[in-house]
Amino acid sequence: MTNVLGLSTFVLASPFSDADATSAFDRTAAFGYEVIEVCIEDPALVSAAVLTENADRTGLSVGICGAFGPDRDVSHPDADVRERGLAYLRHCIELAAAVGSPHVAGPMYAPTGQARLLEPAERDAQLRRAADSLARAAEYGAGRGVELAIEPLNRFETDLVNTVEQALDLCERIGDPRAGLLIDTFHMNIEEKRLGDAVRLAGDRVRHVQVAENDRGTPGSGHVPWDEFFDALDDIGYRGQIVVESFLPTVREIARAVSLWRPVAESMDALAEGGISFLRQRFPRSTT
Ligand code: LER
Repeated sequence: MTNVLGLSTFVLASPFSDADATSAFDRTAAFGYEVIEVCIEDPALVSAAVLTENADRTGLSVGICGAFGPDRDVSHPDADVRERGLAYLRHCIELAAAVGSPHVAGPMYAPTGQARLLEPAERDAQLRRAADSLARAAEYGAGRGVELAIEPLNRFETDLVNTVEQALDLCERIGDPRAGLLIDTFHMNIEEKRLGDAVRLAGDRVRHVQVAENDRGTPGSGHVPWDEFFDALDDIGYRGQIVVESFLPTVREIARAVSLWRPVAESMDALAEGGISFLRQRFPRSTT
């Protein structure tokens, strides 16, 4: 297996629904991507049958990514709230299994945008609750061939897991090898001292990769140290999806956390096109 390039539906349609599928899959394939990462903002709007039909039609593979708004909190002190968060995660896992996504990806440990001043003991208790819930989710995924790709977010989007080191600690607490990491250049560029060192620290725990420029614009247009990042991916032998992620201004579920208040590319199409032409220089299309 070689690395395959993908595009997030957050770039194409939000909230993504079955009604967007034909156009989103067509556009993603026409840009030259091999994977479409479908972000589940509203589960009621997305069905496995429509995703599979469009995947078959266009030859794209499908990845599943969660959107963890305030009502999807597997680390909440209230057990009923945690159960609701887990129900959403289980739904994403079932969808991933049905469409052949190897993982469910995203910052699934807490609601995105939750950044508070907490006592260390409170934070530790929250981490324990997150780990307990995610251990159950990993177990649920195991029977379905779906792993968890857990994403550290920058400090303005979460107070719980900002770095690879913290994400590895969460994985230790989960205690299940099927829980791994999603690493994202946008967040790493804010939180990690050196992207290459962080990638090598994550090592074989990396399950998924998202890429965006430092301003969440077109990869290659800003100051992310791309060679350092890609060289480190080579060093760890990563072979999987590399997905371009940015956000339409219409994203609602996690709008405050994303905080994209101005265009960061000429258009979303320009971002998608520029992203793949940049990535293809490093990852030529596999001929096998
Ligand atoms: C989700 O993949 C992400 O990167 C977050 O920044 C969304 O708020």
